Amino acid sequence: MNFRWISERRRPIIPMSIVEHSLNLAKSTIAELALFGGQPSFEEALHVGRPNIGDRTRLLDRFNQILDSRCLTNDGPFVKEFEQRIAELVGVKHCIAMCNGTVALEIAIRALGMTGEVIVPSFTFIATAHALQWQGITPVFCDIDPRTHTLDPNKVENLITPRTTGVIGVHVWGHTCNIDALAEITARHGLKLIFDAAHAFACSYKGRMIGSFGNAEVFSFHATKFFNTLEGGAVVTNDDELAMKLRWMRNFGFTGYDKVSYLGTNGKMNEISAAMGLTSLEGLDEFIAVNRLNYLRYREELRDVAGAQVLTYDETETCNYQYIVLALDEAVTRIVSRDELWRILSAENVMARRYFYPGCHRMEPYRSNLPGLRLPETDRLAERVLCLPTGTAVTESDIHIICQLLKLIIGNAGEVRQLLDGLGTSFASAL
Ligand code: T4K
Repeated sequence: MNFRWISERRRPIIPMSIVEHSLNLAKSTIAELALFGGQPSFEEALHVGRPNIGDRTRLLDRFNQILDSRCLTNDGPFVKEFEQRIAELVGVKHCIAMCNGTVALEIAIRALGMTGEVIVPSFTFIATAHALQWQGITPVFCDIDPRTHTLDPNKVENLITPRTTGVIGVHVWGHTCNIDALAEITARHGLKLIFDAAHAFACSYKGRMIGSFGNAEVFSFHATKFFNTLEGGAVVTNDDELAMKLRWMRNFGFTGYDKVSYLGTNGKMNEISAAMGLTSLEGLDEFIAVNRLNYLRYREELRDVAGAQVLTYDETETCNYQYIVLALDEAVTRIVSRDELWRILSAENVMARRYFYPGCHRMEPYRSNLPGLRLPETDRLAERVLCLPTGTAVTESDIHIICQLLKLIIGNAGEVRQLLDGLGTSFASAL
């Protein structure tokens, strides 16, 4: 396998030979941690969501074609090709490319005629809830199944009221929802069902690619996703009528040259984004291979760390391995909280992310609208997970150093606690 796309630019302060000499070079005492006065492990920040970039020559060639043709947007040839390629890959009849995942969700929700109340998880990116509230639909937050991190179908049914028009499941981390159960419940109650598949591009459920379930599924191709179009998204569906409506709504509701038949918006993807998408598609297998390798490295290195697990992917399915999710046990968080661990890593220039903290129900406007709403599984999970850097911008030695740090901190949690307490209230209030 050719790893030329792995970034050579950023180097850890500890040399690349760390893999062979890690025992001598990695931090071995708590006092060496940057938060307590040591040198940061990395001189440049190491991010979750550093974009994967495909073949630059191909990309620039496409950009030049766009500039030469002066066809920049409005359903141009690259967007058409991109939509066709995505539809083929996912195995659906229609792909309607959009300017981002949030607008794609908004348009899908409106095109399906959702109104009143729609049931969604709170353990998701805020865009899922906002896409409803933005158009006056009440998101009704449902708790998750802690094993899958996705909607708990048993709890969905209890939330259905006469005002409910639909359910939006979110395939968090590319872990698919219990699609069969949600399909059965929504069919029985005559509700629409869509999936926010922002994390699940190139994943499968029971051997079938994500994209063809429910009334429609929505992808995000944002820069931070493993497959990106700079900004972008898409709605995919097998429903011919819905697809046509989505196309019209994406383009101000125009159904003919001077004819507007619907309330619409501007949700179009531009040609530059489509060109990025086509180039990213050519790198897709490589991106997934790197993600998988990173995932296996993290798992292997953290295998024996008591109290912290790397969330596993079901290898019998197709996965994109896009997120490395570290789940901490209460045995650890009772001594050093997830947020404290996050701060310690940040000081090392390891910019781990607390996705999705806090749950949507604890953010505005929902927090004020829904005082006292309790979602115990969501709250518990949101307080103990941490996403770690991965993707083609992360090297084997980066992962090794991050894992060494985690082992050092978690393995010496008591000592870390004492030093944290020594930092006093200014540290605690900064969390
Ligand atoms: N549904 C779900 C379940 C989602 O996760 C998302 C988006 C959506 C819907 C909506 O789709 P879009 O409308 O976004 O297409 C990021 C992304 O902005 C967001 O797309 C994503 N989910 C969410 C999970 O993560 P932030 O606020 O964490 O992004 P940000 O800007 O902090 O970026 C993360 C890190 O990535 C940065 O610290 C540095 C690095 N980065 C980022 C960008 C944009 C780069 O290195 N280069 C870049 O160009 O939300």
